[in-house]
Amino acid sequence: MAALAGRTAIVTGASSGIGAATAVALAEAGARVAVGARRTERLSDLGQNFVSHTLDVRDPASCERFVEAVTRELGAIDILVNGAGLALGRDPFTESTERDEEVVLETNVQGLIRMTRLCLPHLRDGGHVVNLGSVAGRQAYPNAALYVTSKFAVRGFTYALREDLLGRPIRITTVDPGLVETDFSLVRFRGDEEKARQVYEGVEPLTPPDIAECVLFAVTRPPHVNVDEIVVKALTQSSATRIVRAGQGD
Ligand code: 8X3
Repeated sequence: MAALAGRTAIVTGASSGIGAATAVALAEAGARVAVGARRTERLSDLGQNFVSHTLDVRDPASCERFVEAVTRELGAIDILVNGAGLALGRDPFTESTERDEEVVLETNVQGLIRMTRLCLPHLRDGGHVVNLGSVAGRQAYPNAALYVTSKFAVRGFTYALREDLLGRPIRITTVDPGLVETDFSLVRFRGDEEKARQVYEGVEPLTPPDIAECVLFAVTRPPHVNVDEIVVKALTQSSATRIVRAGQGD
C-alpha cells in the first residue's frame, strides 16, 4: 500500500520549485494534496489530482478562506508543508527598504506562522508540520540580512512550536536546504536571468525533487519518530557562500 494512502496534505508555495516537487511527491505516495499559491494558473501545471485554491500567505483573509475551503473538501489534515518563501536582493542591509522587509518577513515568517496557526485545529492526531527553512537560517552570510533573519525565525518558531506541542501526537520537522536550483534566484535578483544563472554556475545544485524526498522521508517515519531537522547541501558547498565551482577552486 502507498505510504501515505488515506492521508491528506496541504503544501504552500506549490506553484513552483520545492513546493511543487513536494506536492507531487506526497501525491505519488498516496496522499490527497491541497496546493495553494498566489499564481493559481501555475498550480494547474501540477495536474488534475490536486485540490487547488488561491493562497497568499501574506493575507490573513486569503489564508482563512484557503484553510476553510480545503478542510471542507478534504476533511482533517495530516500534513502541512510550509513551503512558501522568497528572498529579495543580495545587497547590504543599508540598502534595504520598508517594502522588501515587509514582503520577505510577511511571507517567510508571518505567513508560515499564520498558516500553522490556522491549520493546527484541523490537524489529525499523528499530524505533521514540515517547515522549509534554509542553511541561511543556521549561518548568516553577507548581503542577505532579511532572508537570513526570516530563516532564523523559521527555525526558532519550529523549535518553539515543538516545545508547545510536546506531548501531543503532532510531529514537527524543519528541512533546511542549501543551493537548490529553482526560480528562487530569479525572484531574488528581481528577474535578472544572468545573475540568477551565475548562482548555479560550475556547481551541481540540489534539485526540488531532492528536497521533496527529504520531506517524504520525514513524514513517512513511524508515528513515534520525529525527525527534528534535515540539513541538506550540494556536495560542493559547505555553507551558503563557500562553494567550490568547477575550474575555480573556492
Ligand atoms: C536558499 C539557500 O544559500 O541562497 O535557501 O541561502 S541560500
